[in-house]
Amino acid sequence: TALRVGVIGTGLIGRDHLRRMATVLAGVSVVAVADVDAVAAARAAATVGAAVHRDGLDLVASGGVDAVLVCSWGGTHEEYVLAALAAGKPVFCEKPLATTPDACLRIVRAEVAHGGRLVQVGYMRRYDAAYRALKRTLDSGAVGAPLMMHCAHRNAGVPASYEPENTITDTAVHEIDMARWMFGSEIAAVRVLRPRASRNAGRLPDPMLLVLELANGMLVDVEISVNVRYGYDIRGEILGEDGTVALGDPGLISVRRSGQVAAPVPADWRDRFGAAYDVELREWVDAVTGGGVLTGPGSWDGYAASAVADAAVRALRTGERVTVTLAERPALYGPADRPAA
Ligand code: NAD
Ligand code: ISE
Repeated sequence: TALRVGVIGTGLIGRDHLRRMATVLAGVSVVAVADVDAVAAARAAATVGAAVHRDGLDLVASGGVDAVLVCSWGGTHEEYVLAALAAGKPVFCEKPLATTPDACLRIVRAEVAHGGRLVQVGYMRRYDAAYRALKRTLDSGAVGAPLMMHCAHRNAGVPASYEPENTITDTAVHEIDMARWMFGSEIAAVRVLRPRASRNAGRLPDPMLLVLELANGMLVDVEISVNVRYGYDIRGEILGEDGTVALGDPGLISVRRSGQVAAPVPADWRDRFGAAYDVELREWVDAVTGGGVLTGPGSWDGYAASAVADAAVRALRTGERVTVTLAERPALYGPADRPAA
């Protein structure tokens, strides 16, 4: 029988995941939705024939819901994830797990008290074919021991509600998680450098450069630009002792005409990572229905990313190098300095 899922938050990604579960994945059925915007909830529910719940906590408690997807605004995630843990239900929470390290730690502690993993966080790059190929090549030893990684995370634009620190807590947080996963090392310190601002920046610190110092001695630099206008551009190149390995061009074609070569640039994250979200949710549904162990990014990863993001926000505000101090890692999440696979 299909896994009965309830979705909280029917905005951009909530609706995209609804469509995915209804039309792309097998073995899952969306039975309930909730949103503080009742009109949005009703409209989304109608697309998949789901029931509308008065609020998210009501949905979590519903006997007809086996597992929960949290796709509401970041500040609301903690309450819903804690409710799912209290109900003993698996919960897939879009990033960030919560908006402060303390809130993430409350989730970690509740999951440890439950005694087994129930939480997965939506860090989908771990499921992207290109990032997985990068990691396979790195792990094969083909380019030798890694020394540095250069990344760029460019958005065509961001919504008007996007605040200055969202450049880190909403955007750079993907590279923060990716670096921990790719190199199997925690991030020990962070610096944020700013060139002159883009004329498209408005009140945002745009662009900026994060320099992440990993506990294993590597440096990872990340350019964040959130108003590049030309498209959604995600780049990464690892420098090893014996060679380099980089993400390829995501465009499937190139056009040669009039003395020029052109290739399409993805429009946004749905375009660039659509297939990664499919794999991410397919593996999650399989793990939950198979009664198996969740192997995707979990509460500890959500906490660690939040702790680094918090340090980076301080680095952005002060211009200083800020060290990251993590709480003690509970045994549930495996040995220290080894982010979950
Ligand atoms: P959005 O603003 O389009 O949608 C959020 C929805 O949540 C809105 O419909 C809003 O009414 C609803 N909502 C707000 N508070 C609520 C509450 N307390 N209870 C129920 N519903 C509530 O935002 P979005 O772009 O869909 O982002 C949602 C989440 O997904 C964010 O945490 C964001 O960081 C994350 N996200 C992840 C990715 C990714 O690449 N993994 C991409 C986009 C967004
Ligand atoms: C958005 O919330 C995402 O998670 C996207 O993946 C990211 O590229 C974008 O910057 C965020 O705002």
